[in-house]
Amino acid sequence: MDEAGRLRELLDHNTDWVWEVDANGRYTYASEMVQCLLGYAPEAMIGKTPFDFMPPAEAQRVGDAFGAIVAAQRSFSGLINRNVHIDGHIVVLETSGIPLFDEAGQLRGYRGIDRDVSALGERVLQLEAVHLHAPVALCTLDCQGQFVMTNLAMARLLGVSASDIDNASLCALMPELWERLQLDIAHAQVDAALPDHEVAWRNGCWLQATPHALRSASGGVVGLSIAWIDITARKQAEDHLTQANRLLAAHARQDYLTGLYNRRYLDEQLAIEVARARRDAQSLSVCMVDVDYFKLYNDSLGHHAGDCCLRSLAGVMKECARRPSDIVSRFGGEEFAIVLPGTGAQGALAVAEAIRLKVQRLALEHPASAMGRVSVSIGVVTREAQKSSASSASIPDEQLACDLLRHADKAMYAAKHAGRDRIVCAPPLVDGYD
Ligand code: GH3
Ligand code: MG
Ligand code: MG
Repeated sequence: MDEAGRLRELLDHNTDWVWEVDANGRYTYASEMVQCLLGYAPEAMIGKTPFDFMPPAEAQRVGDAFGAIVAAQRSFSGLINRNVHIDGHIVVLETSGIPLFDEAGQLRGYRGIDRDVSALGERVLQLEAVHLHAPVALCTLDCQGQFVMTNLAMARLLGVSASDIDNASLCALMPELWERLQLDIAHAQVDAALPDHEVAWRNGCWLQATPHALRSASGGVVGLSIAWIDITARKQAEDHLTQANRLLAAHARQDYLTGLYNRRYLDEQLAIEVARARRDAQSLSVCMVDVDYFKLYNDSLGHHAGDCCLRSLAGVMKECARRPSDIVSRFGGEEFAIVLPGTGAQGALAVAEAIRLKVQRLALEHPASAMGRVSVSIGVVTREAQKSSASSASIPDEQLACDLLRHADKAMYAAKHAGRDRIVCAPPLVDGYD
């Protein structure tokens, strides 16, 4: 037997059906195995196309897939398709092929093989259909970031047509995510768990990508499958919640009328500052500011004017106690407490005097005051800088905080009795003072 004969025998007695088609997809050669697979003689195949042997819907489906392959003039493998045997029953074939070119480089057809995979093929086709039409975007990638398989939802997500997606790659479309997925591949190689990724996508959209390692039969990682879920609504809800919580937290520590800190925040912070001052051996001062004859102010000019006056005074106090650590608060009604961390008696007196003078210069008309303008009385107290001693340990921080407020208040009332529009400093508190 000559060489050609031996080759022909090899082709005809192979379990795969070997074929060739021209550029129009018409069979120009069919090996004898087609007789076993589809029941037709090889000669009967010549001039026909593969689609002549498929049910119409299948011809349409495979035609679409094959059209993209031919357009790219690329080889293909494992294309599963349903065919009708001459006796009417369905045969599922797995088709693979390579393009053939003439001397001028023009595509002149394809050569390939078909294999009967009816037992497994039907199930593969069904799974492929489920995969293709799943409402969740799905894709599989190789280890270089190229798409191996995608579904229609994935094409919609990427904004490319179903036929173009085969030429797209995730590493080009989502470079930042690809960096993270490369780490996932490395993790999968050492059997570590793969985390979900949250990805900011187009038009403010957020996606959750859930990767899963794909392994070869020998167990090596060959790529990833990724399911994509749109989590924009959840992300927006989380953002709103964060903003609402932030606003709530701000409101919880703010006085509505003046925008200063409220009493609650002052109490919390004073306790913290007392502990810090003791620990760091630093001075800590408190000023208590009260508006003089404010009831009369309201009575003569009305509550609205009273509110405006309180806001102006709040502004003055913020201007005078402007260190980041200073805490200016509305203590209640027309009383304000100012905590000055790291500030000794002299510094606190300077702040108090600056407030008193600024209020004076503001010259807010007060018809019911002998001074004719709004004034404030201020009590100042200081816990002098010193290291905590054994005796001081007996006074808890909360007690010291209360005492600071109490002594500042007492000094403020002393300023009232002394004629108002003035400052009285309480004797400095030293640990173990009583
Ligand atoms: P003194 O010089 O002794 O401090 O006299 P006073 O009138 O300022 O003191 P008093 O405690 O008798 O009155 C405080 C007034 O402050 C009573 C209240 O109407 C007024 N006040 C408290 N909170 C507000 C507020 O939010 N808005 C307005 N407009 N007035 C307030
Ligand atoms: Mg008052
Ligand atoms: Mg008062």
